[in-house]
Amino acid sequence: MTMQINDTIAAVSTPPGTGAISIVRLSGQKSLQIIKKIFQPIKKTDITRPGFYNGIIKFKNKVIDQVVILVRRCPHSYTGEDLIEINCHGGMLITRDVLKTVLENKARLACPGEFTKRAFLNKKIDLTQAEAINDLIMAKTEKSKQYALEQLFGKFSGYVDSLRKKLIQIMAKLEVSLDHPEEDIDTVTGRELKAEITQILSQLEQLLKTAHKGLALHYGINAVIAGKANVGKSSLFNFFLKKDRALVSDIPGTTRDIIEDWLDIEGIPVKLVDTAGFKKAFDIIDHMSVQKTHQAIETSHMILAVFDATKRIEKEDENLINKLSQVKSKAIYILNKTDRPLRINRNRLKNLLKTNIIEVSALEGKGLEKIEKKISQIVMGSDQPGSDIMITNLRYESSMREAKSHLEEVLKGLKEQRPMEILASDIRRAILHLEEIIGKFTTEDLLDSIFSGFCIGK
Ligand SMILES: Nc1nc2c(ncn2[C@@H]2O[C@H](COP(=O)(O)OP(=O)(O)OP(=O)(O)O)[C@@H](O)[C@H]2O)c(=O)[nH]1
Ligand SMILES: [Mg+2]
Repeated sequence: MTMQINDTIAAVSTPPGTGAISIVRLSGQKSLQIIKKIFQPIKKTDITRPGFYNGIIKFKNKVIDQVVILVRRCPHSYTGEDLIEINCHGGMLITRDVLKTVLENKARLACPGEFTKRAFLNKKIDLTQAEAINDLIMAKTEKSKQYALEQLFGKFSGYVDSLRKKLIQIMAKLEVSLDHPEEDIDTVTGRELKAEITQILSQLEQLLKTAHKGLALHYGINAVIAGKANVGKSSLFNFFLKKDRALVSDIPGTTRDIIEDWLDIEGIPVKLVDTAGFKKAFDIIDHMSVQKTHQAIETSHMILAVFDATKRIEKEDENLINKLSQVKSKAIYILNKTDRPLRINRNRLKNLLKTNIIEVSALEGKGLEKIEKKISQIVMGSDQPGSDIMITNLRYESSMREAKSHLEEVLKGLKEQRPMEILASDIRRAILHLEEIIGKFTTEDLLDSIFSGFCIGK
């Protein structure tokens, strides 16, 4: 996908479907030229001045729609170019006709995220801010939305940029010494360098530690409910979702397919997954559904392992425990149906699990808040989410790890008295990786991979 920055682009910026209004957006050098050709203001006015204008869209003597247009002039617009938003009536056909008219007048259909890409290329925003715009649109919980907003206002990139600036200062000092390559790095410079790099490294490490919760907040986690048939998995699933999403019955083997839905647990987007219970397979479908359960467990971040308080521990319970010991996912153990007389040997279960078990009743909705607390605790640790600077994007995490490893090389180089140019080149690379995060250093592939994830019209 190649994007020409000097084209004039257009797209529908509102979601497809019927609504009160739709917005057709137009950005680029020819925006005004195009709008003058197809827009007739009600009153005679100069529509090249920024502002709102009432009028009609008309082309080849055919009236297309009655509209309001918003004119923003370069560089004072979202994209930094001449930008026009045509607010037309929100019918699918009307919107299509307005867009078609614009395209017939030499605008090109925008690629996904191309308006925001232009905002980035025209330096209206940096790369983390561009990504925050998408995060904001896609946010699944209040907390992830809040964090995206902070990132949009530059909190994260400001911090990364401050680290980058410190490294640039260090480079400047080194460059003075580099002008005299015949001299070895003296002990004072060496000691200073070590202290400064160590300090930046520790800041990077602190930041990298936040990736675990930041990524969970951004991408969400998937939590799989597993257990032997009839223990109440689907009842738990429905309770968390506050709706009768999955079938519940006293016949073991009620659930056969994987059922999933999103949930907000203390601000963490959680994809809750209900599965078929562990049971003896009587037919091929039983067999297939248990296979699916195994796959779900293997690809999960977290497992809610459910046991039935009214039954003895059976082979299927032990199979589940075995399975959990083979996967990396964190497990939360739940004893359900505690509203009924207990038949399970609690001590034996405790011995098998070697950890605490949360006692609940899905039927009465008792104890379930303890499960939510536990999920949040595992993801967030003891911290409150969203209060500090976090890494919420895999791209930032990987660039930051790269930066970190180059700085570690600098420390190693100092110890081994490597030549100054080698040290400088590692610092330079660390700087580049930080610049990659905020977009001061980018490649076309990187930009394409980021912006192609956006909606068309954004
Ligand atoms: N007394 C009591 N009954 C429960 C509780 N939770 C679920 N049940 C009952 O247990 C039976 C099985 O519940 P489901 O939620 O369908 O169990 P499941 O684990 O999804 O079963 P499968 O899909 O067959 O593996 C139903 O009759 C539920 O009403 C509980 O906390 N207490
Ligand atoms: Mg079920």
